[in-house]
Amino acid sequence: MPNDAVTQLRTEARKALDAAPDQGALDAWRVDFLGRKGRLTGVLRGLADLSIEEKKTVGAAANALKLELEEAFDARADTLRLASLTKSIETGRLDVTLPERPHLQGGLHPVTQLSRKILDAFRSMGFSIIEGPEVELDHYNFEGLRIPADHPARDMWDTFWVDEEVDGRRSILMRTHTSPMQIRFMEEHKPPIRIAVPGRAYRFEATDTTHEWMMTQVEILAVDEGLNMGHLKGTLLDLFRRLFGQERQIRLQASYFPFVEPGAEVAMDCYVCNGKGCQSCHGSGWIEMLGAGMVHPEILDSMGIDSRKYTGFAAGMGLERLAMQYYGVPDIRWWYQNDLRLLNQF
Ligand code: FA5
Repeated sequence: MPNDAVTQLRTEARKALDAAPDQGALDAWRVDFLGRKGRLTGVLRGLADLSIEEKKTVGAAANALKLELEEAFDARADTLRLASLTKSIETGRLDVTLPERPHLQGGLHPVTQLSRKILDAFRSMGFSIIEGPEVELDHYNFEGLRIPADHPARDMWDTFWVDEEVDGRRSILMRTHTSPMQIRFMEEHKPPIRIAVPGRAYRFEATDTTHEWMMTQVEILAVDEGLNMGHLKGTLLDLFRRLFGQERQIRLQASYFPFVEPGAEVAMDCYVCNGKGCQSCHGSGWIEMLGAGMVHPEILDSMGIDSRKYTGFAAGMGLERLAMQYYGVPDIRWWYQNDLRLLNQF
């Protein structure tokens, strides 16, 4: 009897519904019994083959069953949702007595910390902080600094060239020092000038304990009436005393950079042995700190600054080497190995 089929279907559907353990099973049940190709729909489709009398009774019973199963489905879904909520509350309960997890905090890299100290010192001496591009033109990095293409002084700065030619010549590079900012700034500004320029510089060099292919430099430039080597020395002495102690001394030794005249290598007396000679200063009592000098008069004139009236001094220091002295780290390569055993100490 067709009505028996409806009854049979009801029994099976209710049994399967009560046994559905979770939402996945519930969804499968719905497709099986109530879906478009489901078993109850099959019964309803089969009505076409029945007599009118049977259509009435079976049709009514099937429709009633459809309503009943839909309601039962909703009720079962509610029951399962509640059970899963209760379970997650029980198993996911917070244990407020557990010790908290450690907070890992980032910090400023030691070279950045030192850079800020140095810039604070220059700021307090009246210098403005200026930044410039790391990808630079040959014109600013070399030519404008009196280092033309065939000048032997180019050997002092092994260069990373950017593979692009302008007018058939390689002319874009990674700046090898922060000195190009002297030219860029003097192009736009006239004396009095007092700037400090922090930034990265790049050299195509093999690395060792004191050489990296990337370094941070701070350049200073001052141009005004009556500036001389004494002002340069006083400025640098003040910086090193702030960083390494009031008893520090510095020494200027003649050196050559095409963009300064005279040029000097500046050394500081070793703060470990107070100049007596020790392992830190390789027995010499002095530590090389930076390059410096009086801005070459030809450069001032080429910038439209009258060199008979104005003079200037400039210096460029490498912060990674300075940081080795400042923090007592023996190998420059350690700074950028990102080893937390080192970095956590600062
Ligand atoms: C210069 O770069 C000049 N521009 C400095 C200067 C500025 C002279 C203004 C005169 C007037 P030098 O090549 O010596 O000079 O580099 C300056 C400093 O950068 C060095 O004293 C050193 O501390 C650092 N330095 C140079 N090469 C490296 C390197 N490969 N790795 C790490 N630090 C370096």
